[in-house]
Amino acid sequence: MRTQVAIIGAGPAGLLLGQLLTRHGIDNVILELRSADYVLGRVRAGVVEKGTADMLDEAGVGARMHSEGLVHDGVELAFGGQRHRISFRDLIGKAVIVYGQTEITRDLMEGRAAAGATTVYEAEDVSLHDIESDRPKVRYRHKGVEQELDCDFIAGCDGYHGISRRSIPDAVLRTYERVYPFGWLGILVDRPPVSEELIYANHERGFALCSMRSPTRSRLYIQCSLEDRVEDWSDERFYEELKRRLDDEAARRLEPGQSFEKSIAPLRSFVAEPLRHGRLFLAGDAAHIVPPTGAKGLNLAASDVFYLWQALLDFYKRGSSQGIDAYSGRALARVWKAERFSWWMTSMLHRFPDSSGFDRKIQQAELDYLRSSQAAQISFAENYVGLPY
Ligand code: RFL
Ligand code: PHB
Repeated sequence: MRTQVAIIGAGPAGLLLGQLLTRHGIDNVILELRSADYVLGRVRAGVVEKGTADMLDEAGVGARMHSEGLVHDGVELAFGGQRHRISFRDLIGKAVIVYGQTEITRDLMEGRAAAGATTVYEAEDVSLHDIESDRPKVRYRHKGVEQELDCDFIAGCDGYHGISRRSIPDAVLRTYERVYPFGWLGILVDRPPVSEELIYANHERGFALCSMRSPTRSRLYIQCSLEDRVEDWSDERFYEELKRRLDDEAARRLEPGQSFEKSIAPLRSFVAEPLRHGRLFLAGDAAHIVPPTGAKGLNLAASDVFYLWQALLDFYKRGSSQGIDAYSGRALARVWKAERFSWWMTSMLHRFPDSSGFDRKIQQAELDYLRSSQAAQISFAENYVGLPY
């Protein structure tokens, strides 16, 4: 088989890139390790930046997001027993859309099927070859048969555990990492959200987040220990703990229900550089991870795809390699700012097991500054809704 761009991974990064390329007449094939149902079963992000929403519109799959997604003009921060609202709309005239990654993935998969583009699900043992030449190849096994895909470029959109990043020689790749000493325990439950907007809570017992997927479905998180197992947390225990971390009004409004998804995610900051080696490009979680506190992971995957899509358009439509040469630098400049914001929000809102009295005082001062300074709130708002591309 031959294509112009071989895309590894059918997460949001791979599917969005595929859809944008297809709509501009650039042939592409996606190879995905898992089944479509498995990919759709993963519960992840919920907050969509304006730039990401624009990209989904550009890809022709934004309609359901606009009709079913919830436009949020601000967020609430809870600490010291009180809630403080930060209004993006008032501060910078912008908003975010709350719409689940699962739904985005479904919309992209349907768009791809309608466009007739090829996705190979359950592609096993994917390996990349000749990436330093201008005729790279991808080998894989499908239904027990060995296959080879010839292409011009490979887009490594296969997430943190994928093979693309590992195909770049050690001598070339630099990595930067911070692992946090806690995780997030999250549940999905069919109960109305506690509040109209997201509540991010800093409490001496640990961080908590009340998010949502719809007016009838809540997504709730609490900071937990890395030793905790999902089985340790009955719904009852989860709600009891969450209640203690919220202000009185939110705690009263919290309606316990039976969860239908419960999982623990570790928190990590990670960046691999450069994002290009020969004819291979990395995009999304394959290249970088942010802790979920800033709601940036999916949105960074979208901005990488924007730069990569533009670079490939430059190459195929204008015969220029400029975009390709600039891709890594352009994407990383935005990645590092989102890494900074996610690290900062994580540091400000969580309880660190080894924190000293000094560390906690600094954390309180940070929160108090944010509560009382419009300049600090504008900076928060501009980062949360997403820096420009
Ligand atoms: P994905 O979604 O991991 O997709 C990668 C795909 O590649 C496949 N794959 C392979 N395919 C072929 N061969 C191989 N060898 C392969 N190895 C892997 C995988 O099966 C998969 O289908 O990466 P992508 O596309 O870069 O997208 C990144 C986002 O999924 C991720 O950043 C976000 O979910 C992060 N995230 C959030 N991001 C936000 O922007 N806003 C949020 O509110 C937000 N909340 C979250 C989050 C992530 C969370 N978890 C569980 C990590 C909340 C949580 C709890
Ligand atoms: C979510 O709804 O899953 C969510 C929202 C905001 C975050 C992280 C996750 O910062």
